[in-house]
Amino acid sequence: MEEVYLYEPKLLKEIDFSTVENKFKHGISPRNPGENLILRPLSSGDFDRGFLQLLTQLTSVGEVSRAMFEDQFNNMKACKNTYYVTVIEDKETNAVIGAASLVCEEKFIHATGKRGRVEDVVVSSDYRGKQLGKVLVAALTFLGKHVGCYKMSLECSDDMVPFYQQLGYIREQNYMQQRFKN
Ligand code: 16G
Repeated sequence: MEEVYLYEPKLLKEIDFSTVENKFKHGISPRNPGENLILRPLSSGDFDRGFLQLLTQLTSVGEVSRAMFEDQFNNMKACKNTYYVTVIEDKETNAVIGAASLVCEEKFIHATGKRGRVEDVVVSSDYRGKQLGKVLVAALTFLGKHVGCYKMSLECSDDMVPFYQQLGYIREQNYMQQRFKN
């Protein structure tokens, strides 16, 4: 399959990140994630760049063949304006070392508005402490605003609350779930 992006890379380039740049140290920002690192949409070629192995650092991934990955990639791409899976690639090693998803949910409420959710944020253990989680979440939060979300939300463990608070998230209401599978 010819390598394609999940969404238009120019979307990330259009965003003005200047108001969030003061939240970062050492000149790092979504525009400049660090030496040899680039922030970009998930690509159909990322199966070979360790995208799924990276996700195992977040939770269970299970057995996902190349065909399954490509099918799911195509399913997501076919849902217009919905899945914005975004990665950080180390251009020196050609490995995907960070990832996070913005998922936009269309609504009838809020004048047929959309709600954005930040999901599956993960940074490879070798790259932690470099503000890359912050790069990913800031990028997706601004991307959500840019594509017209009326609000953004996410779920996280107690210890991650301060991390998300620094990027403007406020702890609110209850989170409830019911699991069918692990
Ligand atoms: C965290 C993630 C969520 C992910 C879940 C996986 C963020 C902000 N939150 O809650 O997106 O889907 O972990 O855990 O990244 P699970 O496999 O137990 O559902």
